[in-house]
Amino acid sequence: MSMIEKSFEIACEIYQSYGIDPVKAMEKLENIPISLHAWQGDDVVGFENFETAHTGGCQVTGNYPGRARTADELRADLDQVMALLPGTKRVCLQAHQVDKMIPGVDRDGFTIEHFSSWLDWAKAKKIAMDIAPCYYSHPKLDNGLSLSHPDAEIRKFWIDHGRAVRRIAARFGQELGSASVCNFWMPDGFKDIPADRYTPRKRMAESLNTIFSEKLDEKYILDCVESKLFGIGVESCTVGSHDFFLMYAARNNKMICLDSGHFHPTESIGDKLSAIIAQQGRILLHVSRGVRWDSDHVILLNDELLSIAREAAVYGYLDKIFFCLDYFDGSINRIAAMTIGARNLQKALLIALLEPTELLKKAESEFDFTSRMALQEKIKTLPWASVWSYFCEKSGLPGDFEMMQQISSYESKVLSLRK
Ligand code: RNT
Ligand code: ZN
Repeated sequence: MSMIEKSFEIACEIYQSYGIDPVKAMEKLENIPISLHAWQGDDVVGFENFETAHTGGCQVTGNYPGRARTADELRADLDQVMALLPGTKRVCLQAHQVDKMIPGVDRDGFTIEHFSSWLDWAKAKKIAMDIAPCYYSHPKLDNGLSLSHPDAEIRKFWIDHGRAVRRIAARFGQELGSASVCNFWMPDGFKDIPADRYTPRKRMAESLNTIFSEKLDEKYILDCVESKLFGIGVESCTVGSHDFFLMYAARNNKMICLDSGHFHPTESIGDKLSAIIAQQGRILLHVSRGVRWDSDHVILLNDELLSIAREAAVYGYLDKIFFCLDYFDGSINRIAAMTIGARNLQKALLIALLEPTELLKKAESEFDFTSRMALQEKIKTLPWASVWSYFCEKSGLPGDFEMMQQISSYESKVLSLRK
């Protein structure tokens, strides 16, 4: 019996004394799909052409060697990431991560042809794909505005982009047998105090209505809208704020995307999940980590992540929560960034699935808040790590630090050769 197995056995006994079965928790974890954000691999540069990359709306810092420069390189990197991850994986693209550009066709004319190798790859890997339209890093993001721009021609370009990507998503969903999450995030906003906050918001809502007027089957596509508080260069007003999008989602029966880096630095999204699910549908989580003014650091196993995972997992509505990673760090090995973050989310979910929730709820129902606190504190030291190590071993995978050997070897054989 290996050390990991021995320690798992002891952990099982301990958890059973709290009425929890770690085997069941692992089975649940195995089946929670995590959508891997392909954009960590190419620093959100995309594969259209280099001139449009980072012309506004989204920024990445760091120049660690090995950025994927083509869709082929990115797929190879994702293969490596997926080979190190237990559980169910899917992949999410930004719409500028095209396989090939077709001369004379811009984002407003993208079709499934632009993504055919992605589709073939996903079929071969038996994974599902999500995709988000890309409203940044393009000259038509004019003065920081896309769907809310005063010029109808510019709005039309971006409306057509949204329509095009929805059709691609629906194709992904249809061909891969799992509805594709199509998430709309627009960087539109103002660096300084606007004279008119109302009209851009009105235009944004109308543009979205036009995009969504084409009915596509929910079996194939799940529309989603993502809010944000502020970004670099958009400090004073974001058109698609949380109030704007929560209201839009509720009225139009769309899914809301909560990005954990898109709120006030002291505001946690953990509390928002039940507030929304108690009244409406589903939630897409962009699992990220805000640090001061950046919303997209690699996720760590910190209190915020634990509370998000806990709130997503303990009420029995896990099937209503969609998990997508969303961060990008160009200053460290990108394969490691993706894998460490994904594993952290899985660990947080495992901890939640191992929680003796019934005991906590019992204390609460008796208004015994003292015992509730004592138990909450005890839970923090229960041996979840033994269950996690066993889960990795059973999946034929190395531990969290041991996996660095494979990552380093991929770095020297593949990534370091990308000049
Ligand atoms: C940006 C949003 C958005 C992006 C992607 C790359 O703040 O979170 O989801 O991260 O479009
Ligand atoms: Zn996001």
